[in-house]
Amino acid sequence: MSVFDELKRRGFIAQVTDEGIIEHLKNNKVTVYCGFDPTANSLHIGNLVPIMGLAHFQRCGNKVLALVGGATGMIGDPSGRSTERNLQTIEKVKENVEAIKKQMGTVLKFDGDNPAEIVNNYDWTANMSILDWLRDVGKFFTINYMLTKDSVKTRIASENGISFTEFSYMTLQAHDFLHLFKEKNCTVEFGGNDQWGNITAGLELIRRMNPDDAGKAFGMTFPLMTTSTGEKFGKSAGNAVWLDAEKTSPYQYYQYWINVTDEDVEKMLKIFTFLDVDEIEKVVEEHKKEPHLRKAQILLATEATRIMHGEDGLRSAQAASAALFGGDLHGLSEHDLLSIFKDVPSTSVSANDFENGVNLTDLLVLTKMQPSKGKARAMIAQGGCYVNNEKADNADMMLKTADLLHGSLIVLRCGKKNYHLVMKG
Ligand code: 545
Repeated sequence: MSVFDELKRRGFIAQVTDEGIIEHLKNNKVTVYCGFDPTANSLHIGNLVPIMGLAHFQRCGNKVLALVGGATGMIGDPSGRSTERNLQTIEKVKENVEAIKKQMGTVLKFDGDNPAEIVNNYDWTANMSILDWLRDVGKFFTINYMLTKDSVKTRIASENGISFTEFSYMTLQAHDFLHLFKEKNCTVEFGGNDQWGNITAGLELIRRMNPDDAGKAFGMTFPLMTTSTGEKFGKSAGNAVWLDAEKTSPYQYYQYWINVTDEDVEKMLKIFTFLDVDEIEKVVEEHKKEPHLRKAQILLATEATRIMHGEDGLRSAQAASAALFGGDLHGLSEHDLLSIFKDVPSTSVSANDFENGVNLTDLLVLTKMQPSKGKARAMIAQGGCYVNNEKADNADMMLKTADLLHGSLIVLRCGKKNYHLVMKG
């Protein structure tokens, strides 16, 4: 199957610059690129859409170039933004480039046959002088043309306008496409729909440079992800969901996908997993019969977490998810424990008290989990009280420093769902 058909049925295609791209992609032997400006030191799941798209190109046999914008990241793309960006320091840009390169490797294959390649536009842009730029690139763009771009129009209409710096951004990206077209026979630029203006500027430059090349290069965009809930895609309670396990743990990552709504889950399975579309549709049908089982979300979370964090990451995410249902707590990191039980009430008890030992019955009353010592004892006798998810069978049990998970907390539970954290304070 051609990558075009595959991307189309998975929902990756919003616009193409020319229907000729279908024929062009037929044999899956083209070179494609997509650019990423190093604006942060980690990618988030929003950036994953183009990376998954590139992975399909690669899996079908096309050559993939992932461009990191060492140069463009110093300027700032005005596309889709209502205000001017703050300039980043050169050191920060370099640091971010390295972090992003590493993350791409989890989805794209940089070794074996048909390896993807990272290119950095700093390498062909940094040494060009302003005079070269104005003569060799600027001369091919009329201001009239540049003013027709949405990114420019909206900013010109805004109070603070647009700097010459950001206004010029499209010429840099256009020049990249020209450079990769000439040097690496790259004929397709892929990006989100917000990149349409920049991508077509590249085609304009290629055509203006050499009219014989008109129609030999193509642009293709994917729809920007939206969610049915109105929350911005890729955010969880206002925070970005990062690909870096240090910033978003595999457990939090897994949870993001588990919480996708029934309306969104099919779309997300097609974009964020490599499962066959037929299989996805079958699972979604089954899911619709018993939505409370959340089969489709579990499949999405399992596959997406495995792609990003590997089998180990997936296992730790599943173990953490099981914790709320009484699973073993000992293998979990302190960070995950705090995140799993973040909405659970807590009480602090001094280190000194733990040194001497704290009576379990007293603790159940202190934490208000039970109204009286008598009720607390009865609860324990019935086998309804758990310390770190292990059943407590002795009402006079003394909890000591050694019982603290990571030396800092104890998870108490009464019944199935009533949790309380006891923190060493
Ligand atoms: C630079 C030079 C090129 C080609 C492209 C670029 C980058 C492009 C751009 N892209 C966005 C981006 O976001 C930050 C990434 C975080 C590390 O700004 N001018 O760099 C996003 N892009 C992916 C998709 C996008 C786009 O990386 O195209 O639409 C998001 O889904 O916003 O020669």
